[in-house]
Amino acid sequence: AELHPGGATSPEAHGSAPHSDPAVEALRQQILDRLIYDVGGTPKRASPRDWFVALALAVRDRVVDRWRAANAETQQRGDKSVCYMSLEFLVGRLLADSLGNMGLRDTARDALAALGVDLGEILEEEPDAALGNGGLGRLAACFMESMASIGVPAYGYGIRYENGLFRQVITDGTQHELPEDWLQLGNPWEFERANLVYHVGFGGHVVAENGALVWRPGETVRAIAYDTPAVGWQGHRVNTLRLWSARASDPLRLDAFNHGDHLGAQADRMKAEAISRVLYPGDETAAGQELRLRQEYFFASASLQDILRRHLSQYDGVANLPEKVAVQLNDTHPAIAVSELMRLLIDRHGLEWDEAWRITRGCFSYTNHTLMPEALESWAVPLMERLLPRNMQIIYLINAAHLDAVRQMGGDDALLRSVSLIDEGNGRRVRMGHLAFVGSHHVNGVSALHTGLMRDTVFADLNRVCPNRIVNKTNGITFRRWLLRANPALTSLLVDTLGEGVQSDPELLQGLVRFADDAGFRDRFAAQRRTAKERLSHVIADRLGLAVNPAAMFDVQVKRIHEYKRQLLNILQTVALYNDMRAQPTRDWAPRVKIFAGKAAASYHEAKLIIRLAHDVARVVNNDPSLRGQLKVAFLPNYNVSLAEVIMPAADLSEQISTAGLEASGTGNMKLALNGALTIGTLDGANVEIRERVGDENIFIFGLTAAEVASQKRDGWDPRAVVAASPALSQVLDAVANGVFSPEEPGRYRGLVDRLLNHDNFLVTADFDSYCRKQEEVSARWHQPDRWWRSAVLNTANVAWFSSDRTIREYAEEIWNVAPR
Ligand code: GPQ
Repeated sequence: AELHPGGATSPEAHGSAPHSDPAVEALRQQILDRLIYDVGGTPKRASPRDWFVALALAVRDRVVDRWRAANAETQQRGDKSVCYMSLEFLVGRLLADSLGNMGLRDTARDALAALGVDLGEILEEEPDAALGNGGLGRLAACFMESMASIGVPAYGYGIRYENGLFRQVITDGTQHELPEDWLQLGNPWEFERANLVYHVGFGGHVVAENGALVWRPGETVRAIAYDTPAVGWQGHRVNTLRLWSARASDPLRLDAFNHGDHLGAQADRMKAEAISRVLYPGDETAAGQELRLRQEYFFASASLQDILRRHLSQYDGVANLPEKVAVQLNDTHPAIAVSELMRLLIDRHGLEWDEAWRITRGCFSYTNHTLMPEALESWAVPLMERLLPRNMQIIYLINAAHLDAVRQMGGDDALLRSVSLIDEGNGRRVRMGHLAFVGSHHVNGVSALHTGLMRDTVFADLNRVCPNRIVNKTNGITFRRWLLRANPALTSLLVDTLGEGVQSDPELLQGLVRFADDAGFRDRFAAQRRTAKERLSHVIADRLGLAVNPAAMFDVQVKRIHEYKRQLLNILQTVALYNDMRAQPTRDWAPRVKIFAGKAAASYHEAKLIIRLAHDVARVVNNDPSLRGQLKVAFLPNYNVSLAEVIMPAADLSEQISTAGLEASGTGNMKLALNGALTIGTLDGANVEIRERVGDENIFIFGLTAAEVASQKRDGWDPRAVVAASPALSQVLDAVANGVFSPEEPGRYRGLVDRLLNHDNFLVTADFDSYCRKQEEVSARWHQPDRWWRSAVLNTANVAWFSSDRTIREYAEEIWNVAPR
């Protein structure tokens, strides 16, 4: 066995004998060395956390070797690389991922066992890196994993938030947000690059000096890099996630400190460091806060400075930058990078405007993740002028050139107003989506439907003046995390049936199609899923004290709580089902467990009220003995990546019921279908493409289409009339409005019901009857296990296309022009 220098720890000293397998023995020794020399522990007294750190460091050593090799190779060959700029990376835990991708899982299990430690327990010690809100951030994490797996050289650029997404605690049905302290005990995965520092300016003014404009910032913040390795499947390639931490340039005013003003002396430091303190908790709503703009500019500027520095360390100039780097803007959060790159190229590197613009447009591409008007970022011009005066000048110049071109094409005033980077309509505001659009060579949506709607609605005019810029890239998920790791039971069945190759090539899942009609196989499929359902049942019992029957249908809606995602529709249907079950107690009901999880933005009152209603309904339903346990409602608190890994494999029914046209893609829909859940959903986002692949008989589609939603909204409609025409819905809304579920405060949901009756912006009432009918079909199918499991198998068999490897290959070929290796 290979020993660490100075690490000749004798086995006797730890009461464990050397392992006979040399690979296991080598890792066992390495873990011990890490425990002793890095953690500073002893095997006798080590806590599970100590063992976690020791193992993570031992694995990290091996990752680092691949990392260095990959970087050296890319540099030496001069390969083009991708810079994925994102304010969110929702990576979750890394240990299981690294072990799995490095092929070390069994070795680590045995090495720890030889030390008397259980790997499963150790894995639970790792806190989630919750540096994201939801789908957008998780997509960035899946993309990082896929880029490494298929061999696309890449850097992920973002912010190292000290506090990631808040921890959700629910008391009496009310959500509370507690700070989440993932770095409290240190982070074994990251490398602080204390020598990689960039200065980012804010405020001040622009002055003319020797005929050139010079920005003299009023304040400067330092950006320090922290690197985390992103390991690809089978260690194929290791890329870098580079996250910036903000530090004050002058952390302490010693004069003030020495005069006794200990707090005031650190005020600048606090202000600077606030930039990387917390993840902005909004999800698909405009931020509207200065700190958010500071975060965006901070990470955009530091990342671009880093990109330029790396490039110039290898090449003579920046002229070939677009041949060597593709910069992907993950939504508009990094859109300020467009004017910032122009600024750096012109002011710092002395380029002429036209050349700088050629380079800028050659580098950038932009992904849009929502068409919801309140989420389309814009910044007030006065704020931009105060905080980023030079960037504001450059944005005006970009806009002038852009509008000139539109005028030249014969654009009228209406067109000019609509495509301008400045919204003159409500105050003067910079439209970040327009800036990203104009500064990019490609712009993409995240599902076929969403991309079509981009062309037809929000970006219709820009699409006219910049034709062919919009392309579609339907989202994907990494199967390594969402199938191989999250669902070992199903994975082993798949490997037994289809061979080891299925782990590397998801297209082989297609081979399951011929087993869908094989009763023996269906039984095995259902049995493996039963394992996952039992596991989730234990989690539900642990966290909620609620007993659920793992043989019941697990009906799951897990995602951010948002009106457009319509958890409310699901809850109202739950109440309707509850009413029906009580009215016909002897009918043969399909037993169901309704499972919800998700966080609401802290300031999103309606979403929080929906969480409360879910809890109130749960309390009544779960305690009604007349149901004989046929219906249970469970709201699992603090939904995060790790909880998702337990839920996805255990779901029978996947709720994807957004108002059509509003969910850009969804990715939970893909994770659930991959693990064999049947979808009940609207024709929205990627549901449309899931249906095309799994087939109409294996998915439950209901409700208005995006086009019907649009025309109904245009024509005006009366939710009261819809409710009046539906006895079931009338009864449900009466009960909710009159406090049947909140007897201690009967008026709690009066306002919520009134808003449905008067506006119903998300067409909950309009889709209610069609949803309930579809749910009856679902129940009927559950009563025919042969058909149910046939459909389930066909879901797993037919969703290989939703691998993020496929998505990344498409980006690489059609947008980035990089060759995977
Ligand atoms: N998405 Cl704009 C987020 O998670 N956060 C956001 O701020 C925005 C979008 C989601 C979107 O709602 C889902 O439909 C997508 O599947 C996901 O982005 C990834 O594209």
